[in-house]
Amino acid sequence: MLYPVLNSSRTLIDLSGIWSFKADDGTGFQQQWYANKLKNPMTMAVPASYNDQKESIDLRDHYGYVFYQREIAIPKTLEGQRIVLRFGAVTHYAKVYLNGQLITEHKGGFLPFEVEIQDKVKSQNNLLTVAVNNVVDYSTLPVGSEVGGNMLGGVLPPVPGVTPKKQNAPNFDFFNYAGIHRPVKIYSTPKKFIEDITIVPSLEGTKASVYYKIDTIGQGETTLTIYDEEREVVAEAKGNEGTFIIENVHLWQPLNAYLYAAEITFGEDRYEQSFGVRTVEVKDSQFLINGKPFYFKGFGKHEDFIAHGRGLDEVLNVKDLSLLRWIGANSFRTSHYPYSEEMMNLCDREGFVVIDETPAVGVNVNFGAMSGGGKRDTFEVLHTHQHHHDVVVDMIERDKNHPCIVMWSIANESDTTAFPESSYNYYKPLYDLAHKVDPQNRPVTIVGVQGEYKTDKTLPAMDVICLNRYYGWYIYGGDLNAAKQALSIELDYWKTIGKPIIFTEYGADTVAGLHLATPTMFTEEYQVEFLRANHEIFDKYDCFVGEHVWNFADFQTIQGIMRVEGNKKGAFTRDRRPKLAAHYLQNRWTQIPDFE
Ligand code: GCB
Repeated sequence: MLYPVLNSSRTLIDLSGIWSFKADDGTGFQQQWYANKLKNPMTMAVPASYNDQKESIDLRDHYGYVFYQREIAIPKTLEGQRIVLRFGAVTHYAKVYLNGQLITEHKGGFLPFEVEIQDKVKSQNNLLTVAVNNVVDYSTLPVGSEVGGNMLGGVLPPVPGVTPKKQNAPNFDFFNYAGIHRPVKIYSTPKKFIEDITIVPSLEGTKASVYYKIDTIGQGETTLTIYDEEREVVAEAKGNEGTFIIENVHLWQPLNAYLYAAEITFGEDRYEQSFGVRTVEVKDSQFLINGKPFYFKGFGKHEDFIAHGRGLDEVLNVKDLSLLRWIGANSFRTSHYPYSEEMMNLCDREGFVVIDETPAVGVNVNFGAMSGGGKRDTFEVLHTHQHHHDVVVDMIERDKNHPCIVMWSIANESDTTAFPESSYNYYKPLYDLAHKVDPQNRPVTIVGVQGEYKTDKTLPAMDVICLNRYYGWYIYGGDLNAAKQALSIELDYWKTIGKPIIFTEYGADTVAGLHLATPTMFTEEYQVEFLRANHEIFDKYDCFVGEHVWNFADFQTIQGIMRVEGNKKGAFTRDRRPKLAAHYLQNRWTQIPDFE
């Protein structure tokens, strides 16, 4: 699906702003709130999560649907054009109504969807209503509980006769923010139009041979003109599929990006797609970018900020990349869902290397909010299979042309060890699918949870071994010598698999401003010593190709006894102030080159 743009053949209208809003009280659908103007609505900014925009615990903890509404108009100048209504992301389930009619529905909170509206829309006063559901259950990604409860909130048994309020019990450790999270746009194209573009560069010495495929609707001629960054023409081609050559190619390099632009015309339509030329390969326990062993330095992040929740915030995106550069990082993982298209475009331009993750987090009934009782087979209990398949396909189709993306993560901390065969049978087809769908055939991984690693059949089947490990925090907390021993024992095992290893998470909760000369848990000093202890072991292994600290910044979670106003494992606070660890990391990372 192409990112919507404004150019000489396409119009773009941004519907960001203040919408009318009402949380469903159980009567919304029955009273057809979508067919009439909402009565006594609140104001609500779009794009953003709704949860933290108002001072209301009921809204923050709301369970179920909310309704967003506004009027839209279509300029008369667009008559005869194809007109598309497009949502960057609505979390987690959307029903879209135009003038009272359901025009589309979408499951999944982190990927775009769109619907043609030229035959459904009047020129003035169209009532657009979006009903948004935030429920996470056994069929959604991320996974949650269908009943009330709280992953972090209670250790004592419930009291008979008490009815707690119905809430989502997320099987994951980040606040279940919901709403219209990314921009809503109307765009137009000619009736005969460019539907999709696929670009697959490969490197032959000093030149690039670039395969391309243009999907078009209707009859017409397709032409391509390729420009470099100086806007000089470097190649041309005709037809919907083929190959062009770029001589003396400028590579897209980590933190040194170079983007070409493919200008495509098809009849009256045109579209400009940027792309970079770089190669990615896993070979001999190394992760190669442009043929050289790359070392990942960076973080698992979140889309999370004060008041916005998980809503797109381009200022924050620019700021975060600036802080990543400041700290000496070269990469991050989109934990635990695909980030906005705007962020991926920014990383293409700035040269940050990205591991792109599906929203498959919490696919594990033996962990978090769903654990308890005996071991159960996650893959028999949950019904995520079809949706998991869909998000792998949709994420890769959305992101396939981004040079910044070097690997796909098909899940975070799934249940790969309790029933190893079931896990393998669930994930191996998804691994194969990701390889099949990606025209650039990037490496595919799954991010592994700490546990009985020797029984795991799934992780060893991936291209890169990605491990989340908390030696010195959830295990041997406060005893960093024991942590180092345990870490060495585990890495000695993974080394024998013969694949590159990345630590995709390791971290310690740290309250900014809490200091002690003797490093103990939660102090800024302990976070530094925790990282130092981990690094001492990492540095002994040649097959170790990257370190992503958990987390870039403190972030919001559900309230409960495990989290003091959120997860505090950030190297930065939630408002992006560096903790002591950020200075320590800067010192380490500026001394480790991006390439060996
Ligand atoms: C993990 C999860 C991450 C949590 C983190 C923690 O393993 O992948 O979502 O936030 O641990 O801090 O517990």
